[in-house]
Amino acid sequence: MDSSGKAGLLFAVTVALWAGPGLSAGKIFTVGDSAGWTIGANSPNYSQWASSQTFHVGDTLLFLYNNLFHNVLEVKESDFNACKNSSAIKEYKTGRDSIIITSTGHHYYICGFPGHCQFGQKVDVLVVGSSAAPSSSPAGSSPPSPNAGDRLVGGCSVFLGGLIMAASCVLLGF
Ligand SMILES: [Cu+2]
Repeated sequence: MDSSGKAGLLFAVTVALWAGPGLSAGKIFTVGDSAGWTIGANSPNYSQWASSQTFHVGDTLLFLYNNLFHNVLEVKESDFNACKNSSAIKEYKTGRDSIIITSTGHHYYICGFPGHCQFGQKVDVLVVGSSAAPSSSPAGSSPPSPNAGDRLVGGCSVFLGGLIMAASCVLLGF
């Protein structure tokens, strides 16, 4: 039995299985790039920063900041425009907040510390879908299910693995 040939095939199949999901993984966006989430002389223009990026469902927003001086509030559009920090949808305050984008459309974030939003610490992240699904549809944000081909290949590699193990056992027995 040519077990080295099968081992080569198993290797190729395994690599293909690993490479597959990697290609569809989301990007990580550090809000404000190297400046992070802040205010002051060197703080970025977050509207400009956001409009220079393309965000998709499955991507991650990474807010990096000193949590003694800042936080991250997800707010609705009217609160974003008014810099209102009292009715946030969600509050983040670790200083290193990873927010995975799960839906298309606008996502509004402000700093809740007094005056910071007014100084420009606010960002409107417009998320586009990877498909033509309408943004209001919850089905549009679900990741695609693995297709039958992937499952077939997976089953095949398990089968081959068993064969190779069996072959090795026989060889070791001699
Ligand atoms: Cu702040």
